[in-house]
Amino acid sequence: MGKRKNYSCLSHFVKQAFSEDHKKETPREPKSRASGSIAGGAILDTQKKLSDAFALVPHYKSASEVPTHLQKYFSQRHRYFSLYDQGCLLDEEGWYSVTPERIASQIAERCRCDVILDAFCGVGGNAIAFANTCHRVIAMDNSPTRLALARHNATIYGVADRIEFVLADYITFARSYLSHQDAAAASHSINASTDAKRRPIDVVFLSPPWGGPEYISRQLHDADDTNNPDLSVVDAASNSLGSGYGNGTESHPEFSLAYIQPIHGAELFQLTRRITNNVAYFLPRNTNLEEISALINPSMTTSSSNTSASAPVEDSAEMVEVEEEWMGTKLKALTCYFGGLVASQEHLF
Ligand code: MGP
Repeated sequence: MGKRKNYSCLSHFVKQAFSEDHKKETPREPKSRASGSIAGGAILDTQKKLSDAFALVPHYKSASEVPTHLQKYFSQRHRYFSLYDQGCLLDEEGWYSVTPERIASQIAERCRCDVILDAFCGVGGNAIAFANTCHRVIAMDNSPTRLALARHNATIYGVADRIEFVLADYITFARSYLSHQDAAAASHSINASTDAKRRPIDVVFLSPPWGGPEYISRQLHDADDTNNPDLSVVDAASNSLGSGYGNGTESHPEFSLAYIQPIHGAELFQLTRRITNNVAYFLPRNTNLEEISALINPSMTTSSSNTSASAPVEDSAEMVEVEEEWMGTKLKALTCYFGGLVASQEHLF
């Protein structure tokens, strides 16, 4: 499957599985922004959608309106959405987990393809960026509020009608999607058309909850309540970019994939890889790199001190590429690319 080829039928499956209202066709050209030259009727429609979402969360205009615990995020609002002042909206989780716009654009460039699924779209920062590089964007979230905010923000950026917003739990969706695929594969009535429907998603972008803003200081013993009782102790000094990273002075415990929600981050990855090889996984800057390597090679035990690692050569030459996402002098997060998203590994796409 090549990039920007094999236009898919994902929307049909999504419609069947979740009874979502998907009436729009994917436009081939970007639309004008809400504040721009949209025809009269479209402007009215846009304004109505915007005013609906304004009832969901406040649009803070000055720091004095913002709760103390959100102040540090508010001060970065234009990094999150350069069009914030035009009315972008974020709920609490959105404030602390939205991907800054320039980072989202960088990731979107790397993920350029026909059909991308943004599995935890939140308030839409990544989905908006994907709309500029991907033919079709499926933005999924299990929160009706966040999905409405994502649509609202995408409307401000003029790309809402290039995104399908799907209210669904990604884990449930993925399992249902895969069992649908398995059933189709088992059927004797497979033809070229149904075959095309079975592999419609080119790329899945995973930006799941990391367990709240406290992710950065979480200690290993805090993992007791996760779904990984066998989590082994890792050396916090050796295997993550996060230890000692950031502004140059900070030091944090390593982040384990066991802290990812709603399921263990390794399980989330394996589930997703059954949908597509091409996965971009947005993770904390202090993530343990051995755990990332182990995603494509569970038996990998060698420590890694740089930003890439490979599966053992005897099994496969697959690489995972770890991209550091910096803003100024601050390391914000890591994006781990798998499959055909890895530079020099396009043949796996
Ligand atoms: P941060 O470290 O909490 O913020 O998140 P910041 O402003 O760097 O705080 P500081 O105190 O270290 O200066 C850094 C980035 O990680 C955010 O901008 C988000 O893009 C992303 N991020 C943070 N959280 C808590 C999550 C999360 O739960 N899920 C996802 N997908 N991204 C998150």
